[in-house]
Amino acid sequence: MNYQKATFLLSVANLHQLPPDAGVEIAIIGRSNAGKSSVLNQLTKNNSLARVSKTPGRTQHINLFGLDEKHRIADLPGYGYAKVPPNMKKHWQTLINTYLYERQCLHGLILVMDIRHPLKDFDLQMLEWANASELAVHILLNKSDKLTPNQQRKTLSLVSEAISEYGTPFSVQLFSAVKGQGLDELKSALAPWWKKSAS
Ligand SMILES: Nc1nc2c(ncn2[C@@H]2O[C@H](COP(=O)(O)OP(=O)(O)OP(=O)(O)O)[C@@H](O)[C@H]2O)c(=O)[nH]1
Ligand SMILES: [Mg+2]
Repeated sequence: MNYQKATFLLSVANLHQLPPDAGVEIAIIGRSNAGKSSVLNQLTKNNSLARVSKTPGRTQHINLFGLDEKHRIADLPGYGYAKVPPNMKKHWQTLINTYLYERQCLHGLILVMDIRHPLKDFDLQMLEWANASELAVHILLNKSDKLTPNQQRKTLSLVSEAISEYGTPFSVQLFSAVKGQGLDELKSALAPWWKKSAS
């Protein structure tokens, strides 16, 4: 997959604005400020593609990026930013939940965690749900550059152990969207998802 060909398609606040449910979509999900947009920028080597915000919770829509006619990446709104008004939080929740439940072309989730705060409630809920739905999840322990190699290894084995409890085969790796650490490993993890038959 040539990620550098990614182009911004559209930003949707309501699901009926999404393009037809065909081809293959992979979604990037995670808590607010975990680095979802930065991961997308690193993957596509395009720093202006997804808006990277220093103010958490700024990506309020589902932003869709096209790799080619049939393959898309969805940058989902961050979850768990406390300062968001409750009615807006509710809207996001409904948006994400409905997208996850109804989007047939969704073939996998990239779950981004800040390596310093792994497996928070939201992350566990996502894993539970994905497990029940038999949806593939690849976890990025992002911002690895903030920890020593030894601390990185410890968190990696902790999370590896936690996900081995699930029936659905989830995977996890170290990543740094800023440094580009783990980029090849990420691409290898995603490759089989793109090949799943586009229904
Ligand atoms: N040190 C370090 N900082 C990172 C890394 N990835 C992201 N950041 C920083 O973390 C902050 C949040 O990054 P975003 O990519 O906007 O995070 P997001 O998950 O898209 O946030 P929302 O869209 O608000 O949910 C920014 O200041 C980034 O520069 C990383 O690998 N290392
Ligand atoms: Mg974002």
